[in-house]
Amino acid sequence: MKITAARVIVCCPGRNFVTLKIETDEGLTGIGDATLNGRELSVVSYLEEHVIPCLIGRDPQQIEDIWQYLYKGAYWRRGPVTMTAIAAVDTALWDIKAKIAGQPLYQLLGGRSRTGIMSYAHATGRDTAETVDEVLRHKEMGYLAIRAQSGIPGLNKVYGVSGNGRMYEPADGPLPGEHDWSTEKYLRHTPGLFQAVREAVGPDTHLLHDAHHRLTPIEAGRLGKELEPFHLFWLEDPTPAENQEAFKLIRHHTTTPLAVGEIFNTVWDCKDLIEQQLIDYIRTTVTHAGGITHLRVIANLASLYQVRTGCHGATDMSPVCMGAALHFDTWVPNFGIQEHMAHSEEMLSVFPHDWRFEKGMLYCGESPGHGVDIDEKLAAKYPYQRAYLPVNRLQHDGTLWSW
Ligand code: EZ4
Ligand code: CO
Repeated sequence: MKITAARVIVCCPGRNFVTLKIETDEGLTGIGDATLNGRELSVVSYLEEHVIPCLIGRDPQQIEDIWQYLYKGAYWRRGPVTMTAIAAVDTALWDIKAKIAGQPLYQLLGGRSRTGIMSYAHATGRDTAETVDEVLRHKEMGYLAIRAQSGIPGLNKVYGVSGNGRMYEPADGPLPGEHDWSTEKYLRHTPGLFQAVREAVGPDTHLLHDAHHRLTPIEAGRLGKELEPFHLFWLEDPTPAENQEAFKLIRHHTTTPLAVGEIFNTVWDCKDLIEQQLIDYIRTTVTHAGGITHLRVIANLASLYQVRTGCHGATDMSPVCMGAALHFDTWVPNFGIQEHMAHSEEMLSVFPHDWRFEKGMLYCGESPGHGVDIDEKLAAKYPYQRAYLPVNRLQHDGTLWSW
């Protein structure tokens, strides 16, 4: 079998998605998600100019060799653009291999380890009362786990909170928006938010929170400690993780479980965090961490240290990523949870899929491959629109901060 063509499809059904489609001489095709929020066309160019010419004529069944060829063969290793491009190829090749076998992808990974995939929803409100209502609404929908974020008194725009009750979508354009930030205001507000949420929702629902890289390690230690009475499932991205050692300081101060990794792209980004047991959940995804092939390496390392998976599942990864992730989650022995920030109907219509959501759980389908396709005619009706993630500045003096 040979790869005869590969194409990149860019569309914007409410937000931008980049999809790689690989075709073979036997008529089987596979697709992979290559969406890198706010930097989409850099991956398109990487694929079209540098990757696709190397794929033509290769045997699509040699997934591992092609992965190594694209990773080691580029000489320039790692990085979000490279690893997203490799991920798209890898996902499409696993899709093809599973179609050749006539099996759903999870069967090729080792088979089913669980009946369904526990997912967590995003509950966000402009203030504590609104967030509590949103948490209760998601509990009603059947979610066993809910992430709570709220507006902060005295701050104008805050991560995770939609302005006007619309779906939260951070990417806007045509230039980056600006948010303001005050760690002091955030730390003053957040423990009270979780006291109110826990009181309203009761002891059974798992609660999560995303600090989105805004705290220093010692501030994160303080927040984790103050949240301990409310028994969080996890505190996410408490501090930027370029310095993996930083998590030691947080760990010394709190038993609140820690999750990190949505912006990681290889196992090297989390090797020390995992081996030193500085985190509890690793959030790397299929799309941004080198595909199924590399996510499996990360999960296997994590399994040695009782670190569980918690795949990033925001709407800036396409329904193709979700399909592949659900097959991975169905197999991976050290599964923790799957993020589920539901796509709009418009987005879903471009990507016919057999995965489904039911009462807080997600289920991959049983059709051969990863079960997601792209309706190219419909996709063509939604042309690319440049959009950026916002930037963040300290409120009192405008210093640029982590968003
Ligand atoms: O801000 O995916 O946990 N989820 C997140 C996301 C990220 C976006 C950035 O593209 O932090 O909402
Ligand atoms: Co996050």
